[in-house]
Amino acid sequence: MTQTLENATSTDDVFPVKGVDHLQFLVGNAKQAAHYYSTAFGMTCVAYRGPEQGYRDHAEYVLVSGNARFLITGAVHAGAPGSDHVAKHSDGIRDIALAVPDVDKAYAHAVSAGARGVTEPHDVKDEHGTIRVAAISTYGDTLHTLIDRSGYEGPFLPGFVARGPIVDRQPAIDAGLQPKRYFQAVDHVVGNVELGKMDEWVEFYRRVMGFTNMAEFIGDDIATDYSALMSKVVADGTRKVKFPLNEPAVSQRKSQIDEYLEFYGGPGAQHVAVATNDIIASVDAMRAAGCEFLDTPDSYYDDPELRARIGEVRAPIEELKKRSILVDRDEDGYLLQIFTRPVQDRPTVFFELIERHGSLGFGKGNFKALFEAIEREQELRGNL
Ligand code: TYF
Ligand code: FE
Repeated sequence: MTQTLENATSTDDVFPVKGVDHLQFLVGNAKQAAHYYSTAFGMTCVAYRGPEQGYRDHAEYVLVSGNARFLITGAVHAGAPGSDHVAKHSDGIRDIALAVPDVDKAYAHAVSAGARGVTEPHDVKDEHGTIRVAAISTYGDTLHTLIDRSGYEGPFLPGFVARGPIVDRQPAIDAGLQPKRYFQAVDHVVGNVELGKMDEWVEFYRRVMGFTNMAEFIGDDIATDYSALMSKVVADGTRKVKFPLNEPAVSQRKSQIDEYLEFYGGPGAQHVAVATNDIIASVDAMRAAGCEFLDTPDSYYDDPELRARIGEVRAPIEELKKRSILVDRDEDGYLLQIFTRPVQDRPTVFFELIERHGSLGFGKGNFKALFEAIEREQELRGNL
């Protein structure tokens, strides 16, 4: 693994962001996807809009877990807007919406720096108040909506109505069978871009949003050895929003990034890492609900070098081994992480659970074990 000294900090923030406002998933069947995120991810439905509210094109469910907010959108008739996105990509992430303090300033800066404007800044209002919103495009068909909701008190965005949970988990929580929540925030969102484009997108986020390159990356040397990908991480000045960017690397076998690009039909969001305070309880609950995770071979845990490197962590290694939870340690602390299998039939979008104890990294010590696990799955799919 490689470290750089590129760890710049920005003093003059040209594009301040408050965080990820929400992730929009454009799916073929929002009702069933909302059910999956409620049961398998323990999320709570809090808002909805659809034909019943006079929105003739889509049914949209808002699911939350702590600060993490997913908007699940599906078309309710043939040819509705977004149908082309679903036809091309199947279920995927359409929008990584960012909360910003000043939509007009952010949009003006982005467009003047060369971003493609998709929606000009405008107000949207209902009886709960007003939001200011705009949108720019990023890699593939992915958008960054820019939202200022400081003047709004409703359940999500204007037009949405409050709605109760899809499943009642309270009895299971009361019985100690399920954690209250499985995660509380979006930690990072990873984009896959085409061969040779990673640096262009790193440059895009620098120019357009003032994001800086974090130290962690996968360079040429590692790429050719086993990962078949290159990766760099960009983040806003506060490090609240972190976007790793991957491109395929040329290697003997088909890169996992090529597999994604082929099956997604172009660049797009690859994985969402969600931050949890108790990865063991979350993984157990998610597995019990049918969520599938990548396996880790016993040899990973039995490796004396790993044991020595990671030292003491908050749970016995046996407990991590039973669940395929990975461990990494760096100079700032350690992290526990695990990856789901793709959450749709196509080998595209997946999730990561991450429990950080000081470490600000992305588990670079685990890249080898992780990529080997991904390659085993690629082989089973006949895509290696
Ligand atoms: O976000 C990250 O960098 C880690 C590791 O295709 C990773 O989660 C990197 C690339 C990839 C899968 C996981
Ligand atoms: Fe990750």
